[in-house]
Amino acid sequence: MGYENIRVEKRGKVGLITLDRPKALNALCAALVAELSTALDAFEEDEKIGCVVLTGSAKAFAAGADIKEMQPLDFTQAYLTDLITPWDRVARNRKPIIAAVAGYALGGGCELAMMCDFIIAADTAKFGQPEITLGTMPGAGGTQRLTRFVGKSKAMEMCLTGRMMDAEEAERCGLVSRVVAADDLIDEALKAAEKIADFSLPVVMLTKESVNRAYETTLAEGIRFERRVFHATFATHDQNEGMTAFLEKRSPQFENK
Ligand code: DAK
Repeated sequence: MGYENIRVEKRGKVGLITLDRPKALNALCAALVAELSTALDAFEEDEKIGCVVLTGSAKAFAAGADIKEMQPLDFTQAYLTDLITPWDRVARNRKPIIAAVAGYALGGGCELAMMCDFIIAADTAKFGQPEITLGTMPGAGGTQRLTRFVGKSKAMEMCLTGRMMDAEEAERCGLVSRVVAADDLIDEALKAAEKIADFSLPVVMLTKESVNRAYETTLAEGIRFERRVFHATFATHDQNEGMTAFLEKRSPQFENK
């Protein structure tokens, strides 16, 4: 399909989605979010794709939900149209998604990055939840995911004051997995994605599911879940192949089964 607000490419086993709405700093209008969902559906169905990278431009990953679209809405319209709910598509993706963030990741842009499995940040990245300055508040997980990433004090400060966090602070407090030079951002994200995509896809997906369980359950239940999923990997061809290859001192040939 032809996309107007994003660019979609395949790089070997990696799907690369670039938010591409420069005139509005990649503000997340409804059309962009719909295109993003369609692209993710296609990569999810594509057996050859093992990991997705989501990125924006050098200036902005995304400057938030589209304020021009939201400004005229009243409560009833926002509620009845279930404003922004389609964004959850990113969080529901079963294959891993890496957010490669340069420049602004604000409001819904920060929330979108946090819906991904991990964030690699350029040294130019700036994260923030400035909704309070617009007379509203985060609505796509900002108060919840940011708090889990960085703890109550920082999340509260960011949501209540709208203060932005630079890349170094974001790494220090665990919002991003690492910071790289802006020029290396895409290469580094693709390298990490290629590495993931070379592993056994079912085992990668089980691992993602297990890490995510840590956010949703008690430690004891999470550990029980992990143990069962770990046992389940022994039902795969790829577990046998991985361990056999190690003992035979060769590279494993995973077959995603
Ligand atoms: N929406 C629409 N247009 C935007 C935009 C946005 N979020 N951000 C920037 N733009 C547009 C600007 O209007 C400008 O367009 P023109 O005037 O040239 O036509 C163009 O992008 C360039 O922006 P600037 O001229 O402002 O560029 P600067 O470099 O001077 O400043 C900036 C960059 C990122 C600091 C600034 O643009 C800015 O503060 N942008 C707004 C950031 C922001 O407040 N983001 C939060 C938006 S609220 C919900 C779930 C989620 C949400 C809501 C509901 N539900 C489930 C119900 C999410 C809400 C948000 O994200």
